[in-house]
Amino acid sequence: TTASPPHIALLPSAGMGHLTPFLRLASMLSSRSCTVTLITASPSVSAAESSHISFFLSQHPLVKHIEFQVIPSKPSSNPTTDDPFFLQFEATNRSVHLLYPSLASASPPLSAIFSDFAVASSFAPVAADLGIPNYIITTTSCKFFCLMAYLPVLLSDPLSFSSSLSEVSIPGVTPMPLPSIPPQFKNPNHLFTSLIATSAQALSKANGILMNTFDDFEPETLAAINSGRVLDNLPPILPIGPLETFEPKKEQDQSYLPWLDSQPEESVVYVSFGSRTAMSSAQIRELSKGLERSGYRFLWVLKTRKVDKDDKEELKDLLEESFLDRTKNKGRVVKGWVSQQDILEHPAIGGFLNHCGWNSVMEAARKGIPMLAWPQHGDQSGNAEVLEKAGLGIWERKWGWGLEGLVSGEEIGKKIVELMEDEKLRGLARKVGENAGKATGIGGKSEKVLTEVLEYLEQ
Ligand code: BUP
Repeated sequence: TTASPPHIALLPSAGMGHLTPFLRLASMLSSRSCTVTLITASPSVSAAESSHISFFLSQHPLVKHIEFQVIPSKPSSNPTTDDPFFLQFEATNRSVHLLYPSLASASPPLSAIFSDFAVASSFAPVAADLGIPNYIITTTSCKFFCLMAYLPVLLSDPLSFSSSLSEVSIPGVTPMPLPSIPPQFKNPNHLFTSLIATSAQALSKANGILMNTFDDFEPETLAAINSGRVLDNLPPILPIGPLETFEPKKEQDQSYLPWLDSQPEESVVYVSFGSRTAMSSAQIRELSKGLERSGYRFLWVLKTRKVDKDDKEELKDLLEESFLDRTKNKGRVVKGWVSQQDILEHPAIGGFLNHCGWNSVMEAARKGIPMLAWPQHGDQSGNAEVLEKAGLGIWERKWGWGLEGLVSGEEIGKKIVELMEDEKLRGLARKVGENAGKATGIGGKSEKVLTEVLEYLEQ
């Protein structure tokens, strides 16, 4: 009998940063003739997640969908955080056992489940009981993944994050400066920390770790982790990025497009801090000053709340009318969801001021757009270090984490000029884009890794 393509179930966790790579991979698998089942937790935290899931399913009628209700967290059951995304990670972990019956009865039977790192610990026993191979997907850089994988070891030594040390050592990879470590890691009881440490302990049980990165982007780190130098019990690390996008063009209201179309090539700075950054109003004002001072054209996607459903302010409440007036020919400020992929593909875009969410970094890498990194939380400083080293961008370390202090408009303006005028960086970034294209093209390194996994899983 000839082998038939595998049936793969995908289990993302909360937030657009997690959902996006899963939807992209689901689309790629489906176009390679796999049977795909998308599993989603309900209710989702943000409106963007629910609308993207519905949209994805409408575009992929062959993809099966399992929706399961998460058992909600009790209010204030976690004194260390009120972050709704972290709470949803925890609630999802408490609820995945509810998936047993639907996974066991899947038809055709499941060949593998690709589940998010954030649910690794609770999902590993489910996969083992059902005898289904489990691949973990991590939605961050390989560099930050090394830190997460090694976190249990670091937490076992009270001196690991001591402020008397300037950096954190992880075997096999370059040390991480202490300021790049998420501050929550210094508190082992913090929900974010305990979730990651528990997930890390489940890594060795997985069949492989799929990553949205590519060999040329993080060669040393990938070599170190895959040769067992970071930890000796990890399954293969499988770089398959940058993941292809499936989102068809012009699906959203893109009122800024006619304006963007009329701007010269590579003249516009695109500014976005992702879906979960709540920037203070003082910092928003400084950023507006910085954009104006830089003299460059800009497209700024402005968000003020961690969860989109809470984001109700209008532009005129956030920015001075005189700023909007003075810059009306030079720039556009947009509220609400934009199609970032379309924007980064637009020839008018010449630079990207960004928080370094890993999906954004991989999207900029695909297009070879130079970045000005301004990490805000979580893995983003670790990611900033990676993109700087790869030649994709610059990073002003002294700006610190987003909420740490106010960065002045003057500094922001100067740095934007540096980003837009650095021809060497532009060349290096272009090269990154070429390498990304090679990795995912036929016979490219990432494409081969994915093909091998799917061949292995054929039934
Ligand atoms: Br905001 C926004 N349009 O308006 P990241 C984001 N995106 O297409 P995050 C849009 O969402 P974490 C918008 O292209 C990327 O694919 C963007 O993921 C897209 O950052 C994704 O870049 C956002 O990883 O997540 O959302 O802050 O905190 O998990 O890194």
